[in-house]
Amino acid sequence: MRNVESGSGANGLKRQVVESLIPQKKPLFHLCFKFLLGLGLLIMCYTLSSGSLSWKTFPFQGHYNRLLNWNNLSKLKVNLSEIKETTQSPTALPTVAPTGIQYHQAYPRNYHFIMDNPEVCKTKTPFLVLMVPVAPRNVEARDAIRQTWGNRSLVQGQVVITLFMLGLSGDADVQQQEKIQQENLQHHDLIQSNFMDTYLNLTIKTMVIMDWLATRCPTAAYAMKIDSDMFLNIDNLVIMLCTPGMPQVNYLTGMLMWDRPVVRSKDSKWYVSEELYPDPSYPTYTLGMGYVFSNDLPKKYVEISKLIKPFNIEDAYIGMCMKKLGLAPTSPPNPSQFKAYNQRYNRCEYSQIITYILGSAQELINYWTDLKRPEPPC
Ligand SMILES: *[C@@H]1O[C@H](CO)[C@@H](O)[C@H](O)[C@H]1NC(C)=O
Ligand SMILES: *[C@@H]1O[C@H](CO)[C@@H](O)[C@H](O)[C@H]1NC(C)=O
Ligand SMILES: *[C@@H]1O[C@H](CO)[C@@H](O)[C@H](O)[C@H]1NC(C)=O
Ligand SMILES: CC(=O)N[C@H]1CO[C@H](CO)[C@@H](O)[C@@H]1O
Repeated sequence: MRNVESGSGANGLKRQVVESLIPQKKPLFHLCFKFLLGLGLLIMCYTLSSGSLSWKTFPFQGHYNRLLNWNNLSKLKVNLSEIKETTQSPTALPTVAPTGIQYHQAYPRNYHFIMDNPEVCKTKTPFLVLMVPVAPRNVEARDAIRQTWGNRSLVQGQVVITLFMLGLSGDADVQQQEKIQQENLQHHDLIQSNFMDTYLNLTIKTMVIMDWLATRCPTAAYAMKIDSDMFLNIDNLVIMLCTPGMPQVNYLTGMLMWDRPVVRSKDSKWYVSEELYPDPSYPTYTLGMGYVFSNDLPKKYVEISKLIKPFNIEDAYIGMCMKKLGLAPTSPPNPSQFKAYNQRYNRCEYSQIITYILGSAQELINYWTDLKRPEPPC
């Protein structure tokens, strides 16, 4: 949860969310059809549970299964009878989905990888893996990162890998998907999973990152989830992680957020309903712009996420996973190195920090190029 409106990564996602909020142009008969379908299903359900009609005799079985994506009759009966008990209006049944993500949705093994580059951690054992969630269409941000902090495979003598995490672009654009495949052939740095890449689905994206780390890269020592609109002083990060005494397990650090109230205003981008998250505040968490963790944690997050009702604030969700695991995030050795809002570029300051949020991909290239000049920065 970040109080920033700018940023290439966030913008791309924000655009998709805006699009998904625009009511779809559905003709009236479409809605009528859905209404009738719902009514029909309910009648079918009653009929079936009373045993007077065999499912096999129903001629549209395949059609309805495809339409509703329910392949298992016993599940359908259970779910429908449950809904019958809890809802008053049968018309609300098949069409109305609650906003926000559903109970099971953040469990990453509900999704599968379309691209997973499993060889990257087999050919070398990384010290640090940088995982960058980014909107599929945001190739500009990816290219800027590839030219700057993502272009370092050896930092302070340690192997570092940078990968980008994508979902499916909302419009199911075939051309867009082909471009992404081409891009991966060229760089071998894209991980893609089959969930819809939207702002409200960022918790799924984070959990899929955790699943990839747990299953495709368990030998790495540390990992970082870092947004695509960030400046990262990668040398300072590796220096921090190599500090003697740095914990090697159960370690999560970044900019710590304590006692943050849950946003209940429906107009907010960070709105979470009491139904999804009843407590008035979040457990301690690390701000989503960039958090660093020992690589034993992803597997534990994936496991524990089965027990946690998901909500759409990915960084607070990781805080919730930590709490359920009986763990807490740790302050970084030097907390002032994790900075969020960038007033203006200052070369000396940028040589000492680890993170800063930027306004554009061009800023990243400009500041990086300037910082790398040979003159001493301070
Ligand atoms: C349908 O669901 C039941 C119970 O959930 C399960 O035992 C059965 O194997 C499922 N059948 C198929 C075809 O998935
Ligand atoms: C990464 O840096 C190397 C040299 O430092 C350069 O040749 C290469 O083009 C850079 N990669 C990208 C994607 O910019
Ligand atoms: C999140 O992703 C799932 C799986 O692709 C999709 O069914 C759902 O509509 C998405 N939710 C939002 C709010 O975008
Ligand atoms: C209570 C119950 O069995 N609910 C089921 C409804 O359907 C979903 C998806 O098919 C199952 O995961 C639930 O277990």
